[in-house]
Amino acid sequence: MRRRIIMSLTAALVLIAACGEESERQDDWTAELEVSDQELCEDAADLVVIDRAYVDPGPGFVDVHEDTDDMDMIGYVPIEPGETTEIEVELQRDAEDGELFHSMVHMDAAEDGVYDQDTDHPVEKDGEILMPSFEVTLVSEGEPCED
Ligand SMILES: [Cu+2]
Repeated sequence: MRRRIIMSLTAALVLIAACGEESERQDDWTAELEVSDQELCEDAADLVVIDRAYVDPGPGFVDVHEDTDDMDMIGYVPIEPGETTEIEVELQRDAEDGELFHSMVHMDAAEDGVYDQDTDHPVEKDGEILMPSFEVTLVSEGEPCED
């Protein structure tokens, strides 16, 4: 009986240690992310713009997720440490009219500019994933699409 308690205690301690390491690493990172609802031209509906990102220590990624249960990531770009503005993210498909997306800043743990979902975790703020959302509206060719 006593041995069993000791074993589960050990397991708990290992778990606490692992989580502590994780959150400590997270705590070292800060990020800010600003994004606005936006109008996209129908013939360029796979390109969204993130207004501003800040990551420290970086480098990192800005990515875009679908508003589904799986929250699939459908596009990302690497960002340098510090502030980046007007970040264009090419999506893997066209956005739909009225579609909602979620953006995040991820760590580039390997500093290789390639997103690795096992190691490149989203950066948190106040214990939650920093994840501003935005909506896109598609506009057909005409005034806003002239250029
Ligand atoms: Cu993400």
